[in-house]
Amino acid sequence: MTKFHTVVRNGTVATATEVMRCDIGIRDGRVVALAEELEAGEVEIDAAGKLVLPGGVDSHCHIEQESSGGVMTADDFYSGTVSAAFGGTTCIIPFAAQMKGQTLREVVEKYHDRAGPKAVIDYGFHLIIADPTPEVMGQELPALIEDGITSFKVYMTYDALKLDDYQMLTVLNEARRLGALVMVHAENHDVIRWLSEKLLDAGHRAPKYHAVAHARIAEGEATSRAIQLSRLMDTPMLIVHVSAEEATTAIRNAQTQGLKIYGETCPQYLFLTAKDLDRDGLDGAMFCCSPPPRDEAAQEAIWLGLKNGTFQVFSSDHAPYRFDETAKLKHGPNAHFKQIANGVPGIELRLPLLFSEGVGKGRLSLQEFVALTATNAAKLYGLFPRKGTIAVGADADIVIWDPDREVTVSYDLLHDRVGYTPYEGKQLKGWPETVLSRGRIVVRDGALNAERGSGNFLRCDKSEAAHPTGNLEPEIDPSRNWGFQIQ
Ligand code: DUC
Ligand code: ZN
Ligand code: ZN
Repeated sequence: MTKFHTVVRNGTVATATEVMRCDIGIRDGRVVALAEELEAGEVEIDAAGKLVLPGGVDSHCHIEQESSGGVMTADDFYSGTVSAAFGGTTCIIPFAAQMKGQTLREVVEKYHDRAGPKAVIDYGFHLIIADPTPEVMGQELPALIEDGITSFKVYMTYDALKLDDYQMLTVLNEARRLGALVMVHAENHDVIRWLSEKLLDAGHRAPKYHAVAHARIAEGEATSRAIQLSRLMDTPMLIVHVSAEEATTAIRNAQTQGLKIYGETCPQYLFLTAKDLDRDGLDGAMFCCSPPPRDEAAQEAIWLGLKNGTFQVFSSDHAPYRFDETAKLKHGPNAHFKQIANGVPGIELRLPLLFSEGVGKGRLSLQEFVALTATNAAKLYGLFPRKGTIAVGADADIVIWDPDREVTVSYDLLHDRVGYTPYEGKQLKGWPETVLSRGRIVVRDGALNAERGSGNFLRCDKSEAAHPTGNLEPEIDPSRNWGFQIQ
């Protein structure tokens, strides 16, 4: 018997910290050796002239999830994970989304039932908490954290999901106690509501007004407020899908003050602008997501935030709603912007877009690319070093990347079920060629080789990132009887 099941040979291996020429020996789904020259494996993969990278970790995507408006995503756990794999992503962390009135237990069971038989790559879950009752926070959440769901998202906007500041404090207090990582959708609900009403009253119904209603000030204000609440409670927090400089600056300033505030951004904020929403008829609906894409200056601010470390994570926020009557056009041809399901697809193009425009154009180093697309997410969500790196002992989740392949994006190339891509026609250089998930070759030569249900559920550890700093606001004197535990 040979020592290795698979050897990836002659490639340039990159991690978040190193770029090195070495071979990778794989056995039982894990990396067992890294060396200049390894003996032959049963399966040999020649990666000469190629980059060998950790498979991407997409820590923000919506798969087989109903929106708060009752629209089901086009991708289920089969098509969503197949599409991810073709794009070089080998691990996803989508949401198990609670609606008001539901128990977390029933929600999580439902998502396990959806994912288990279909996923072709490994997956964890975050929760979405829309109804933080004492029962949910005090009993259900601790049990789920023990079961490996250690992060959750809360919303400051959307009628059906939003928490007020009082509820945010309750949730942050519990999260600190339990060591869960809180992800926040930060937009000021009343600003959006007020602007939307005025726009609609004036007859402004087109998709482009979505970007006006979701003003960047609404994002900046809510981000700053969320940070202050985090500071008050000494609960680390990740601000998701940041779109513009207002929120970016608030996060950066908080980090400079030593607060444990993390930031995430997504392809739509680098490669789309509000002008994309301004198309004939309802065509702009294809680009409606929240927060919305902004302008070229905002794109530059987001690039800078990726470069200078304000953002740790680059995820897709894949929210696959078809441009037809099942989803974006559910309310018919005369729908106004408030009636359009929010979200854009991006799970398959996340890595190619950032590689081409980031590494290819000299904005990011290869190591930064790996950190942003894989390693940091694995670290933040308690999956490192099993996922997000190439190291002895890590799962052999590996992408062999052709840095020279030129591709013109066309929806026909993709494997999701959304029916369109917002990036149609974009010229990219660099493409994932061969993808391994736990040592199995799941994508090669443009073909899938993975059984439905072959992806495993991942229990996430409690995140290091979620440890409090110990710096509670001085006014919160632990010796007072607050009726809650201050750690
Ligand atoms: N905004 C969200 O908050 N979630 C899904 C997609 C979107 O646009
Ligand atoms: Zn969101
Ligand atoms: Zn989202």
